[in-house]
This record gives sequence, C-alpha cells and structure tokens, in this order.
Amino acid sequence: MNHAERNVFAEVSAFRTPPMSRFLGRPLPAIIGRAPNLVKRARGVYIVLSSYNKLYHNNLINNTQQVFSWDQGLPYQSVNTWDDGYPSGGNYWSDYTDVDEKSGPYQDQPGSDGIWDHPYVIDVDNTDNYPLVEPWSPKPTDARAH
Ligand SMILES: [Ca+2]
Repeated sequence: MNHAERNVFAEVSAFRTPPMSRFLGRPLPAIIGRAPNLVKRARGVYIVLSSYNKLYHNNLINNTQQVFSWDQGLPYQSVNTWDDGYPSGGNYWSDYTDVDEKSGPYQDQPGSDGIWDHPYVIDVDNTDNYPLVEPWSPKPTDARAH
C-alpha cells in the first residue's frame, strides 16, 4: 500500500467512524463515492459499526478480503449501498466474473453494457446490483454531466 492509498483510506475511514447514535439504534448515514482504487489490501473496504454508506465506482482488486464488516456479534448488521443505480453502476470486483450479454436496469435487455448481468452479493444486506466488468475510470461523459 503506498502513501496515497493510505491517506485516502484514512479519509474514507473517518466517514465510517461509528457515531454514538449507532449504539442508540440510529446509525448515521455517510455517503462515500468515487473512493480510490483499493488494491491488495488485507481488507479492501473496512466498515466499522456503520451503515447506510454508499460506495460505488471503486476498484476492489485482489484484496484478501474485499469487504470486512466489523459488526460480528453485535445486534446490528451493516447495511450499505454498493452501486449508483443504472447505468452509473457499482464497483469493480476482481474476484467476480459473470456474463455480460444483457443490459438495462433489470439486465434483461439484449446487448452488453459493461455491467455483469447478475449482482455481486457480499452478504444478505449488501449487494452490488451493477458490478462493473472493467475497472472503473472517469469517462468524458461523467465530466459533462457535472
Ligand atoms: Ca450486462
């Protein structure tokens, strides 16, 4: 892990710092989008006592554990959003391959679209509905959209 990755990871981690309300049953949402490439970490995304995070357009590549949620043994299960809807898409997961023969919000229309035809399921409460076929990179269309 290089310095830049560690810096950004720390920044992202700060958003996930457990708010005290978490323990009162009202987890505070944090919006995280377009975080860096998460490559070859022990844990690609480390979520600590936090829910309702939105994580998309990340490249999770060859992490020992792509997503680690530190909620085990606690009454809360971390529930997060792992995509930005269609066609914006979700994340790139190096440990996932599927077929890309369909397109559309329900992946039931003919034609490939760079999104795997089936969701990437992390656990029962965490699913990337639009996992990317190729690592995410900014596209000219994104720049024009803002
Ligand atoms: Ca597709």
